[in-house]
Amino acid sequence: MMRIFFTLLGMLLVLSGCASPKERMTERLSRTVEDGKILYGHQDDPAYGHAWLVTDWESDRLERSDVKEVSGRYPAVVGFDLGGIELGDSCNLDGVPFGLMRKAALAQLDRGGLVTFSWHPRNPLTGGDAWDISSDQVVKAILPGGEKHSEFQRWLERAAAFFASLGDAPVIFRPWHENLGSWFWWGGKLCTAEEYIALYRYTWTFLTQEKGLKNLLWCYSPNGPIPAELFLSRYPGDDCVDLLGTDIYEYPGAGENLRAAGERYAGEVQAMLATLQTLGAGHGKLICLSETGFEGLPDPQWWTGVLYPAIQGSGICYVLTWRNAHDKPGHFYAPWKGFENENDFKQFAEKEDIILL
Ligand code: BMA
Repeated sequence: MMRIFFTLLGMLLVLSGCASPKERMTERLSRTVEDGKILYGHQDDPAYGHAWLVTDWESDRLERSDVKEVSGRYPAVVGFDLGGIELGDSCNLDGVPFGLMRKAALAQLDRGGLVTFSWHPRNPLTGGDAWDISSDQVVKAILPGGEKHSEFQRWLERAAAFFASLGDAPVIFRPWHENLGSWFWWGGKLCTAEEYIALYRYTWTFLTQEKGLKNLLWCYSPNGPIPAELFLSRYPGDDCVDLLGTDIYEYPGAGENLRAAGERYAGEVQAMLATLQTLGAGHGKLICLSETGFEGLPDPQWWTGVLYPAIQGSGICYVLTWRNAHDKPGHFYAPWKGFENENDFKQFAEKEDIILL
């Protein structure tokens, strides 16, 4: 009911010509879902791929893409990560220049695609990386009144300046993700629910109210699979969330064969997306599978035999598979030209309900 109300409201605004770029993007994503389609996305797709890397982004046309080289089309969604922007670095934690991200993000939107940003910032208390979980005092230290609060404000200033440099281009921002596991310093055992919610809400308030950024679609995306109660236990609130997402990967357990691992993963994805669908309908939010994949794609029919049946008819607006590292040969989540199982991805990309550009 709520979903229908928001969809109609969105359509009215779009038709009346009063819609903002963010509202137009939301409306487009709602229409994608109503049409039963799912946008396919790939992390860092224009920046590098399996064994190649853009070296001079200013002169490069940024037209290369592992996904395009295999399927003939660009992914409908491109993901980037802001990790490193907080320190004023010129490249992110994986060596992607922020200038390239800006240029590629605008090109992706021009092509009619979507862009989403995650953020693996460094640990503001210890100086370690996002995975430094040596202290459970980090979130507390950066909230108002904490010893690192003013430094954290500078970090947010830098992230805000990047988003402002996109003009009014609408993009998804997915901060403080996978927060119910305990592998990032903002994770489940590293802060209280109140502290986490305060962190998300402070970030939202700073960027949207203080910095006036109107172009961000906010995505709350814990790791899955988890039950609805746990998902909601750190939910920051309907006013600062536009999409409900989840990150779920396939990892075979010790001694688990590919078939069993695939079935287990597909079951987890289906259950989690069903939970998101119920929550999304109740809260009037879009839903997505914000990160997924099977590192190295060892299952020759992963796309058509595992991922596709797991997401088909789920009501998500997009699914994004993680990056194809240029410098770690086994660390890839999408196929590349010459990869032995590339045909399986081609068939996935040709499904009527899977959208590439
Ligand atoms: C992880 C890996 C890392 C990378 C990080 C942030 O899943 O891909 O190599 O640094 O994401 O992009």
